[in-house]
Amino acid sequence: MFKGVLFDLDGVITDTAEYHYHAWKKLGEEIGISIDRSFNEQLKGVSREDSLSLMLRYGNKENDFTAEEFAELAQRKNDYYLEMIQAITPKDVYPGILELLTDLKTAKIKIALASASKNGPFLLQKMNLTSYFDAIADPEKIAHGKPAPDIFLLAAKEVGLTTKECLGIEDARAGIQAIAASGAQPVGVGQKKDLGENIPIVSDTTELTLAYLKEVWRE
Ligand code: B16
Ligand code: MG
Repeated sequence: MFKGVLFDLDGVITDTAEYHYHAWKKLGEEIGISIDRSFNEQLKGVSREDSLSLMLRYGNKENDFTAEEFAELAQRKNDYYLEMIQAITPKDVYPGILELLTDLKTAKIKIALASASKNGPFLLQKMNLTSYFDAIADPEKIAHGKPAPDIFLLAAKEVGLTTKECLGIEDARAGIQAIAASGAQPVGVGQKKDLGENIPIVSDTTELTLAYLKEVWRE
């Protein structure tokens, strides 16, 4: 049996992916880059700085900004995002997640956050979920973002486990790749066409029960 579950945040615990999209779109409009939802799929799970680089490349503006201006743009996007997430409450936790966290705690299975977001601790607080987490892996401490395995390796380490003893739950392709590369077993939230054919996928977080995770775990 698995001894730990490593959770992605945006798109697994709550719908912040939508706010990220609106914040990038607003920034894009200010600098003459128009993005749509299909482009936004590429940004899911990807760090703030890497997302900005992808957006500038998409708009053919990758050479238009100095390092200082780049940092200001990343900051401005985060300011828009922060403004949007102030209103988040425990009601914004996706259905089934609180029950899953409660059942994992009762079963003494470790719970760690493996989000690329530097706003993860703030969001957990807003949703009253901080006390469920045995560790929050700090994305500032890793060398490479998703799809590299770093954040999942760190999350497992912080709860005293190896990734081989853990399941990872993700909604983004980059995140599933990161879990697989780390040696943990991936479970996807979303569609097979986006996340892959060969892994267990739920279309809805209500399906993410402890019984389901036990069923898909391969010894
Ligand atoms: P921040 P996850 C990721 O979170 C988001 O999916 C991605 O869109 C975002 O750019 C990234 O966090 C960084 O977030 O700007 O708040 O540090 O899906 O890994 O939980
Ligand atoms: Mg995500």
